[in-house]
Amino acid sequence: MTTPHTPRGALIAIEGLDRAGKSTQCDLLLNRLLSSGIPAKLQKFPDRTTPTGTLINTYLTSSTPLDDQSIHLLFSANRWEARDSLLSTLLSGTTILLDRYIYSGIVFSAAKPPTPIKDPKQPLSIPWCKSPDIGLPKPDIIIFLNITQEDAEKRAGFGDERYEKRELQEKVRGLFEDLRGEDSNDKDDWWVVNAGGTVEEVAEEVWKGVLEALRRVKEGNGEVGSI
Ligand code: Z5A
Ligand code: MG
Repeated sequence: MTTPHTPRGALIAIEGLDRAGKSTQCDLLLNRLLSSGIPAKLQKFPDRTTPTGTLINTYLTSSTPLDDQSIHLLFSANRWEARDSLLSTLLSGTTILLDRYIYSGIVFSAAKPPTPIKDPKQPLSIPWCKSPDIGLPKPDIIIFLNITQEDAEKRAGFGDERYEKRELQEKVRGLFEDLRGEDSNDKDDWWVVNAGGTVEEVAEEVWKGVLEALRRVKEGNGEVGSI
């Protein structure tokens, strides 16, 4: 007797600058997938509900100092603790929407100015920032919500947390661009959407990226890639 084959779910990362509408689009997408009969789940990073997430939340919502490398590794640990559940969910045929993932992890840490007493006195490099995430599940597509700083600042809630400062956000924008252009082999992974339109307009563009991810999975070998 043969075991019925369950096609795996797609792993879809939604990335972008602050207030670009990632969480708004993730909620809409989840509903659209489910109402289309596609099993789907949402996973937000940082996941502030776990023990590492509680520490991250305290860091983000206060001015408590914490070593840049330590907090970077904590964000990565927050993803590693979700790895087994991500993989088993995908292999059971459920699509996962990631509201931020390793790419936010890399650019926000690399965007920080070097601290004067640090040795070496350099910002954290992209390869260093990427290394703790090596081995995590690789998304089938990264849907990047692109928005101007001016539009982002007009949206509710901007400026409430530690990283929501114009100078840092501009650095993050540049580093996201570097990351997208960094490796020509990975260029197809990024699906850039203009996030400055209405919620409905953005949702239509995001949906095209989702259909592309589902197509890739259908044509793939059933395995989940690794970072
Ligand atoms: N961080 C890190 O350093 N390292 C890591 O490894 C990871 C993250 C994973 C918190 O993340 C911080 O953690 C973040 C990066 C860092 N720091 N910063 N800056 P978070 O994901 O928890 O952040 P958040 O509080 O959810 O904010 P956000 O993600 O930046 O916002 P968003 O999800 O992109 O936007 P939204 O909540 O969907 O929408 C914002 C507002 O705009 C809201 O009022 C909406 O109703 C409105 N909105 C949404 N879309 C539209 C359109 N199209 N038009 C008009 N208004 C809209
Ligand atoms: Mg959000």
